[in-house]
Amino acid sequence: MKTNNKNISKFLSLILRHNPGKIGLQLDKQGWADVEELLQKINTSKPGLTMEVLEDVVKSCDKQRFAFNEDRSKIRANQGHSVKVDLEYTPVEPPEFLYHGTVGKFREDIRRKGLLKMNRHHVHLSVDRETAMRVGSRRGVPVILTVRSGDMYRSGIEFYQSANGVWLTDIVAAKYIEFK
Ligand code: HQG
Repeated sequence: MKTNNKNISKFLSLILRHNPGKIGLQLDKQGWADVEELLQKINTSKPGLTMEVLEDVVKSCDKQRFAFNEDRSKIRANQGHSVKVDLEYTPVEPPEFLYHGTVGKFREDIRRKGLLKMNRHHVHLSVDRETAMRVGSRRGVPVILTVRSGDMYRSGIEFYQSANGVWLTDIVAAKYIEFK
């Protein structure tokens, strides 16, 4: 992603996931912001963001963090919120195994309490080890945990998939985690 787009993407993550009030914006219940209002409000503090640039950021974002609605009048973050929103996920059957990238210092806590959602709405799980590596690397030397998602699903635990392919669930009890 271009540097400028990366900066805009970071700012959009802040606004659309955590602090819409920072620019006086309100999200609706499903997390959508009005595009015209968003552009106008961002422009009062950071001039230069046009619809064209916004479309480019949404399209070029490596992790498809944002989505427009059909007529492009609304935009929202696909996952990762800390503000209360209902993204209307429908439960789906997960693959037999999913992966979670973390770091060594959290290992003992996770062993005791399981994987918790911390500040987000869900625990985030990856479909492959490579993706989990990237997630874990944000915090240091990555440690990859294997989650027995198939067993969880069969015992009635729900899973969801965000529009950008991240697997989500409420909590992963330690008994479903392989620490190796
Ligand atoms: C850890 C990024 C202690 C957990 C990424 C993680 C991802 C515990 C941290 C997405 C714990 C929470 C999500 C427990 C979990 N005790 N630590 N019981 N349970 N943890 O950022 O999964 O760039 O909320 O291992 O790429 O790291 O934002 O979750 O290290 O997809 O689009 O607590 O965020 O995507 O950290 O990352 P996070 P995450 P974006």
